[in-house]
Amino acid sequence: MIAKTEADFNGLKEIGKIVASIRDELVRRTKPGVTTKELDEIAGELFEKAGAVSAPKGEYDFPGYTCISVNEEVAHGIPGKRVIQEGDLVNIDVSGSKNGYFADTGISIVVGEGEEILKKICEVAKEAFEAGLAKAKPGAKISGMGKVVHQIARKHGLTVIKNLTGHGIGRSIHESPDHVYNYNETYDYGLLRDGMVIAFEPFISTHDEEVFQTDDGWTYITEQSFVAQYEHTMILTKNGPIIITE
Ligand code: M2C
Ligand code: CO
Ligand code: CO
Repeated sequence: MIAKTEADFNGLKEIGKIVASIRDELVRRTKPGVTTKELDEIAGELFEKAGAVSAPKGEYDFPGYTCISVNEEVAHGIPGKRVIQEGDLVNIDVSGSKNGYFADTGISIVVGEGEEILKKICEVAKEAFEAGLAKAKPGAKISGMGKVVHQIARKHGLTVIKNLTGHGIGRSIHESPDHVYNYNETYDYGLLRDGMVIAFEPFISTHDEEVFQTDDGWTYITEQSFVAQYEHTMILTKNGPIIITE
């Protein structure tokens, strides 16, 4: 969407704050011994308390309030009986709506003491996000954001997932622009616009550049890599982007 009115800005900020606080609470509760289902139930209660609706459940009938992906899982992990262990790479992706406005945020973390490479991809995902953010200016090419994401990944001897992208958001969870690539997609001629609302989500990978869907119809995995994501929803303005899921 293109946010124009004060009501747009306030509505987006309200749902942004809600999904950010749910994300932070799940991160706090992600400890060895907890199941992904238990974390998701906490999110369900928090959505209800806030008068908001989970976007995966509400829009796609996803079997969970949030997407929780562990180790070999990259995204759209279904919360279930899996028990979190010390050293796990966990991605928590929280998206929802309130009063017709949507926001989306996600983060990958390593539980306790984990392998250096896992900590590294999480840090690089954040660094790549920040580099892309610096390019998030009305009038600039959308592909400029992905170009710097890929550059940051390569600088660290890593790469990006090319078939998972950021997206427009606001009045629905996924809307125009359909893709904010994490590399320089030269055929993407789209421009960023004043008021445009996007979810920007670099996926940094150790090797593979492609994900596949598993037989559960949801979960994305790679052939043999670890992947970290870092996602925020932002409103682009002439005075700089407003991150609504901080
Ligand atoms: O837009 C995402 O960040 C998710 C969508 C949840 S709806 C099941 N919030 C995303 C991540 C990975 C792939 C596609 N979309
Ligand atoms: Co998301
Ligand atoms: Co998203």
